[in-house]
Amino acid sequence: MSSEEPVPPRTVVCIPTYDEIDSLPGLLDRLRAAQPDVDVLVVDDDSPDGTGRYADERAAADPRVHVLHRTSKDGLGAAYLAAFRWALARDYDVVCEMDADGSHAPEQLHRLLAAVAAGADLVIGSRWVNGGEVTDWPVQRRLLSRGGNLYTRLALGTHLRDATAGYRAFTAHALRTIPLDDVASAGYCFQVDLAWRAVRAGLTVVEVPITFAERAEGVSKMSGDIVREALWRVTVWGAEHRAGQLRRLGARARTHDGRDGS
Ligand SMILES: Nc1nc2c(ncn2[C@@H]2O[C@H](COP(=O)(O)OP(=O)(O)O)[C@@H](O)[C@H]2O)c(=O)[nH]1
Ligand SMILES: [Mg+2]
Repeated sequence: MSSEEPVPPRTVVCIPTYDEIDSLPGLLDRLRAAQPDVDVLVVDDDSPDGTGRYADERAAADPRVHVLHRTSKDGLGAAYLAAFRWALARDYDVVCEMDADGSHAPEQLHRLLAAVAAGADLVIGSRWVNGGEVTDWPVQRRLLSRGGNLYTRLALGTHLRDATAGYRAFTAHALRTIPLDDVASAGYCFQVDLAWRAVRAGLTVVEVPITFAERAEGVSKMSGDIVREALWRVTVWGAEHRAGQLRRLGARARTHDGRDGS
C-alpha cells in the first residue's frame, strides 16, 4: 500500500451471547464472509449451552475472532461495557454492536460503516426510519417497539426513531467521550441510555435503515423487567431533562427582567 492511501479503520464487532449455540455458528460464518477485514469479539456470560467453548474453537482457528469470557449472566449492558473497554484498550477505531441471533444482518453492516466514514460518531441501524423494516413480527411486538420508541422520543425530545435498537457502530472517539463509568442500565435501556448520552455530549448520532429479522433459533432473553426498567428510566431522564430546560428558561427570564429594570 502506498503512503498516499488512507489507512482503513480498525473495526471490531462485539457480539454478546447467552445460550446462542444454535445461532452463533451461522452468524459468524455470515459476518466473516460479509466483512473479512473486520474483527469479532464474542462476549459470553458462561452460557450453559457451551456457546463460550464454541467461540473459543472459532478463535483458535481464526485470528480475527476473539472471545471475552465473563463469569455469570450479568445482562447485555454489562457485557457491552466490558466489550467497549476491551476494544478501546486495543486501539480499535470503530466498535460495533450486533446481536448473536441473526436479527442484525451482517450483510448490512456496510451501511453503518459507510455512515461512520461519512463522519457520524454513533450510527444506529434503525427499523423505524424510511427504508427500515422488520420481517415476521406480530402486531403486538411491532406496537411495543414503536410505542416504546415514540414514548422515548417524546419524553427525551430527541430526533431518534429507534433509540432501543442494538445494531450500532461507535467511533472510539464517541466511546471515549460518552461517560461510561456510571452507566447502570441493563437491557433495552442500555441502548437508550447510550444514545441519549451521545446526543447530550454533542456527538453526531445518525440512523441508517436496516432490515431486522426475528431470531430463527434459541429463545429471547427479553423480559417484562427489562421493559419496565426502560420505561421507568426514560421517564426519569425525561423529567430531569424538562426540569433542566425550565430552570434554564427561568434563569434567562430573570436575567432579562434584571436588564429591563436597570
Ligand atoms: N453476554 C450476555 N449476552 C446477553 C445477555 N442477555 C442477552 N444477551 C444477548 O444479547 C442479544 C440480544 O438478546 P435477545 O435475547 O435476542 O433479545 P431480543 O432481541 O430483545 O429478544 C443476544 O445476542 C443475546 O444472546 C446477557 O445477560 N449476557
Ligand atoms: Mg433478539
